[in-house]
Amino acid sequence: MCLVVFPFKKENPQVVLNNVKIAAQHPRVEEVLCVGVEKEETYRGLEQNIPSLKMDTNKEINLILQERIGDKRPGKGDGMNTALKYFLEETDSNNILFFDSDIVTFGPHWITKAIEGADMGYPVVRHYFPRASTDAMITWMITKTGFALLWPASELPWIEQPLGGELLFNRSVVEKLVQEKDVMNRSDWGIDTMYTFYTVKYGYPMLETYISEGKLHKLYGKLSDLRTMLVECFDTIKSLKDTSLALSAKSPDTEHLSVCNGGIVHRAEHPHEVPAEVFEKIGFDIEGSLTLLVENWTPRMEELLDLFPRRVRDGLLSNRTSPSFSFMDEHTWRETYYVLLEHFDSGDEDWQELIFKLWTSRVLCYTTTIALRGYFFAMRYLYSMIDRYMSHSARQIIKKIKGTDRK
Ligand code: GDX
Ligand code: MG
Repeated sequence: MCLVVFPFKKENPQVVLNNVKIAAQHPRVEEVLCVGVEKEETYRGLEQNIPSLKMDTNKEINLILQERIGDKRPGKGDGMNTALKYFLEETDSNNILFFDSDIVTFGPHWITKAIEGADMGYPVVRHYFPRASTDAMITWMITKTGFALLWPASELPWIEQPLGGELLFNRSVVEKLVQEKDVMNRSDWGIDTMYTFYTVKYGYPMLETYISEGKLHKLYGKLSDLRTMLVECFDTIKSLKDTSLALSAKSPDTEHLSVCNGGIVHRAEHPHEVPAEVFEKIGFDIEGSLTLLVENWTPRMEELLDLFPRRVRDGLLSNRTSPSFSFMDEHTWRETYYVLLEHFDSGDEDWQELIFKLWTSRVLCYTTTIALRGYFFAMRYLYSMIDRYMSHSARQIIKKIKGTDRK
């Protein structure tokens, strides 16, 4: 049997309640748990309606507040980690399933598909969805790029939606995760990256199941809506950069693989269908995002840009007068990313604004040169961009190892 968890912050209570009801009605679900942040309107809306839902469905439905577990900003990570502890301490269910609470396309087959994966023996099941070519810009430009540059021969860059909040773990996965300091400390948006990284590091087989109708949820406006998520997701990758995925003994011939190979079974369902609106949807407000490049400059940000290659520094600096982003192509972004891995400081406001501007210029460059050529062109480009990052970085790693060997 399963525990289904909905972490929530400020959402439309009706949307959350509808999702809770769908989950509670599922025959394989034993209990539904809603984890909130504080006793605000959404919480109260759920509190009022849960008793009648419990009567109607005859299932255990609980509402709790998240604990302060981690040492980063108290956010979704604390919510999800609170649920992991609850699952181990308060239930004897076999599987825990997470779903974002703001999804308006949620249905019982989302649960069924995850459980079918677990029944087949996969301890980790993740959902993935068709997404517009200008959506998922943190996933592509931060997370998948970072995975490809840092662990190029591992399974990590191949994971379709490494930041998705729709996941199933079995009990043994949860037992491992709660013992991992990196995971339990990650109280903010970095939690999805941590779960993804550590489930690969532990070597758990993973199934990615495809939900063709897509995840319709609360929409973004300007790219600034994603600023905190961007900073926290990048900071998480940076915090992991020296963590090896090596599982097996090294030999001179395979050392380059053991440096970066997670070596797990990972299967992804074929993405058989893409709904028409995904082709047409624009993921963010382009015009509104242009002004973000021009505002909020400080003298120190200009100094920090000296750490970057000239192309990056000069390109970004020209935004002090008018928006400029076409310099931030794939290769420039790769060089930028390496400098950020070395120097970025997530607690420093100038660094936060700088990474935001650098990423915004990358997103706008991609949007105006690639995404405008259509959905299929853009998707082919994004996948092959990650391939190119992987092979470039693997070559660098091999060169480094061979160079070290010779010394
Ligand atoms: N308990 C708790 N505490 N829940 C939270 C908090 C928090 O501090 N912050 C957000 N949530 C809930 C929220 O109510 C929703 O149910 C879910 O977490 C996701 O948040 P939302 O604001 O809808 O995030 P968004 O932008 O839709 O991002 C989701 O997709 C990202 C991605 O794949 O791009 C979310 O699952 C992210 O974790 C993921 O990185
Ligand atoms: Mg959402």
